[in-house]
Amino acid sequence: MALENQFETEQASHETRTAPPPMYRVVLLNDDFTPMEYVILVLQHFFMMGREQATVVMLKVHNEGRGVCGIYPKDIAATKVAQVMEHARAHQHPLQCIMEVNE
Ligand code: TYC
Repeated sequence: MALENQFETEQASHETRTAPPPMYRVVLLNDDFTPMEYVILVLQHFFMMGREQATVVMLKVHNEGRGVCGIYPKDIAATKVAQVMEHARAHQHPLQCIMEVNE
């Protein structure tokens, strides 16, 4: 259907468009114990960042309390959070990673 006909047809048939599914921010939280070098390696490994970008994000978390690692569809974000939390747990670091809706 041509784009210019869509609205008129939806009105006539009482259809409503479905909004695109929300995206989710994956956020790292600061703590006093997880080593800076470990956080940099996590950001490089799980979020495909280069060393320089990973360092910028780590320092933002360290200085501001939190920082966004990436924005993904819900299932991808949930997998990233689970991977980071499990890796930190296995290495006995208290690092916390959360997801939150991006609107
Ligand atoms: N604040 C930690 C330190 O001084 C470093 C750190 C950065 C910890 C980011 C967690 O998500 C984090 N060693």
